Parts: sequence; C-alpha cells; structure tokens
Amino acid sequence: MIELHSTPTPNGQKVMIMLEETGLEWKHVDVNIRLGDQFTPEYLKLSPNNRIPAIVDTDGPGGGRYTMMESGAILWYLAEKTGKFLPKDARKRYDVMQWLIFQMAHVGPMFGQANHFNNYSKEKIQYAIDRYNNESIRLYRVLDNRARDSEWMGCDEYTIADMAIYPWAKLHGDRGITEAEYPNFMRWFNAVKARPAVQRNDKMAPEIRARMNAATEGKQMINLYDTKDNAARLASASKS
Ligand SMILES: N[C@@H](CCC(=O)N[C@@H](CS)C(=O)NCC(=O)O)C(=O)O
Repeated sequence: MIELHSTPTPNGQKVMIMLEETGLEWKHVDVNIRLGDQFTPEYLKLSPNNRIPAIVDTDGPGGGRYTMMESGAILWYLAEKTGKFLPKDARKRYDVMQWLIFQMAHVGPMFGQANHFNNYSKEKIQYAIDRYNNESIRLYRVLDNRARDSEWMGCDEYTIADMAIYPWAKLHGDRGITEAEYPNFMRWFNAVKARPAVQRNDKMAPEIRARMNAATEGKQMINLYDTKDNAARLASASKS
C-alpha cells in the first residue's frame, strides 16, 4: 500500500496520476498546507523539506516501510517498483530522465513563480511578473518543439515525464497558450488528458481540494505566500 501524504497541487497530482496509472493500492492522506501541517514533527520525518508530496510505501525495498519526498524521485521510484512507465531501453530511459528533470528544474519552479507574482504577490512587481511570464512562455515553446519531434515528452511511449509535466501544463490557459500557436503542445496535452487514469485524477483532485478547504473552516490558517516565519516554524518543529 502506498500512502500519499499530500495536497492535490500539480506536484501532488503527478503522483496521483502515477498511482492511478499503475493500479497500485493507495490512499490519500491529507496534509493541509494551508493549516501548516507540513511543519509538524511527524510530517518532517516523511519530508524533511516541509513540502508535499511525500509517500510511505508499506512494502518498501527489502520489506517494511519506506518513506520518500520529492515528486520526481517518487515517480521514478514507483516506475522502478512496478516496472511501468520508464522504458528498459537505455536511450529511451535517459530521454525520459532528461524530460522529468526538465520539469522539476524549470517547468515547476518557473510556472510556480509566474503564478505567485501574477496572482498572489501583495505588491504588483512588474519586473518579476515579466521575468516569470516570459520564462513560462519560453518553456511552453520548448514543450511545443518537443511534442513536434516526439509523440510523448520523454520518448515514443507515455511515461513518468508526461505525468510530471501534465498537471503543470493544465495552467496553459492562464498564459494565453493557444492551439493555433502551440499545436504540438496541445496535441500532446489532449492525448494525456484523454487517458482514463488522468481523467480520474482530474475528477479526484478538486474533490480532495474541496474536502481540505472545508477542513480549514474556523481554524487558524497560515499565509502560504508570506515566508518570513517558515524558518522559525521549521526550527520549532525540529526541536520535538
Ligand atoms: N520539488 C518539490 C516541490 C514541492 C513543493 O513545492 N510543494 C509545495 C506545494 S506544490 C508545498 O508543499 N508548499 C508548502 C509550503 O510552501 O509551505 C517536489 O516536486 O516535490
């Protein structure tokens, strides 16, 4: 059984998609980042970087519980555990690794910063808005070029690279990405979206989000976008 300790953000959803694709037995354990659950001593044992997602595999390597943080590493682990969605052929495998790490290093951080400065920053800082939007648009062009040259993002098979990129790519409407200008990207996006496991994720994610939002009612929430207390929160939780 895989316990997914998470919130259905794009980083959480990529693991949900993989779990649905592989058919592994799994359950979602809500880590309510709006309530600061990521800063509890218990959660830090799973994810020392106080971020979601984390997993616990109750039947890990060599038997017994094994815990992991970092969504890209989790996808890789689940692919090796099940022998699915990471090709055995060496060239394809290395191609998939490149596109998985491209997502982790560029798509996630840059789209995340664009979303922050467009929608959540208290001050409207034009320099930051331009910097991260320009970079996001450039990354959509990289994705469009890749989808022109390859059926799937990693290689000619659907893999963990596609699952990693898809939940972030769902924000394409916010960046003004059109079918006319990014036809290859849209062809790829619609192919991923049509998969039954992805459709199950796309239905489940808002349901879990609604349940977690309801759980915040009447409770003290942290401001996720104000990071000034986070080092102190981590230090305090680390003492226990
Ligand atoms: N590189 C990490 C990034 C994880 C991450 O940034 N998670 C965010 C949600 S998508 C989080 O836990 N935020 C909580 C916080 O900022 O306190 C991964 O892919 O797992």
